[in-house]
Amino acid sequence: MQENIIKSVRGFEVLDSRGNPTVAAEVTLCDGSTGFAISPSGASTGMFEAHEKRDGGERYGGKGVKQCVDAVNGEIAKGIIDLNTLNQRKIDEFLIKLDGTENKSRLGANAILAVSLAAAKVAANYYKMPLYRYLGGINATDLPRPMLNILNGGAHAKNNIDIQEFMIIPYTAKTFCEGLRQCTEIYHTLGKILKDMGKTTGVGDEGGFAPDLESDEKAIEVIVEAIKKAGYTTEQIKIALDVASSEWYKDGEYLLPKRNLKMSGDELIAYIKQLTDRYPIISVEDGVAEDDWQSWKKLTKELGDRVQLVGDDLFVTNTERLKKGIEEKCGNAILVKLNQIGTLTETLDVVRLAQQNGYKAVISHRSGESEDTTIADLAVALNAGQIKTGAPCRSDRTAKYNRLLVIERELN
Ligand code: 2PG
Ligand code: MG
Repeated sequence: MQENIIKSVRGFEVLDSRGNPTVAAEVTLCDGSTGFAISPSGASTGMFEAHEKRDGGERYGGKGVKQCVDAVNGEIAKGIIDLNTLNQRKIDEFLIKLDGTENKSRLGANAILAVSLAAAKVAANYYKMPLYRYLGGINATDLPRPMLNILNGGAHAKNNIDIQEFMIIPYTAKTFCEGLRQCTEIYHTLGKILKDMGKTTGVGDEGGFAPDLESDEKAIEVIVEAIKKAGYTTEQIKIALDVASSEWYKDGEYLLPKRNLKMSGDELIAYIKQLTDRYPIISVEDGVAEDDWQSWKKLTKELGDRVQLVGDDLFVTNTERLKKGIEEKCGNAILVKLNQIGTLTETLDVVRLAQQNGYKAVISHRSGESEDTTIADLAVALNAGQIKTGAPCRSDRTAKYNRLLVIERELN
């Protein structure tokens, strides 16, 4: 029996960082090598994402994933045992075909992704290679610049801030390690400032602070204050936002639920423009909604030459949607989340399409995460240049940063 042939596949129901069940998979080869991966889970999910399957019923408030685990142990295992683990595309194509639906709703993208990633990891282990090296070959050289989320709002926090993520970027740091240190110092300084203001320093789903503040602009202002107080300038440290405006969009209008503000697409674009004029913001994600192609076009025309405009809910890591965006000149960057599409191969394809068309790729976590660090390796493998993986707080987030620190050491 060839050593790199898949001998067994096992599924597990484990917990994510929100304490909700998620799918883990372990793939074992004939030589005894194993690969283990855990699917993440979103909260502000795009409506065009691959389907995350849940059991419903009483267990875990309906969020159990036993059916997914049964599928991994049953029909998925049956189908991929005996395949060569080095042929990732063949494995992923098999999984897509076995599911048989447009959006992976029969088996669940959460079941499929765990197996797809575990297969890649066991292949790397078979070669005794780090995952970034297996995926990226000798070309995998660049550490990504982090977009560190330090203040949470929107669907990720129970505060009164409508914008979902306020992030800082170590713009001039020479190394990953240095950038991470700078941003972590700013994070702690922000914590002190909030404490002095009498605000809570409790954190949201991605580890950023989640205080109530008088406005979303005030959130940016305290971040700028933290940057300066920590000893940095806004030349060194830039700001990124994930507006996550699909959450606000209904019947052609935007309703910011926490402030109870209504805006048209044009008003929202003007608001975003104002923010980018006033503050050192260099990247805006989902400034307008997943369905609002008209506004995406306008936003890109207005700001695309000076601000990175990242499509998350708009593109959902989907090649077809990205193609449409490229044709219609919507956005200039794509957020890459493996579980939005459900297999590693499709994710690699969408990043290639982006890079070939001058779109930047930002490799991203989900708000529901785990100790799985695949995205750190993926960012290096693809030389993506950017990663978004939360605050320097909560092990589900720091696991990725710590993995990148190790990779940086290895590459040097
Ligand atoms: C986002 C993500 C990750 P979620 O909107 O970009 O930060 O959130 O996983 O909840 O979709
Ligand atoms: Mg987003």
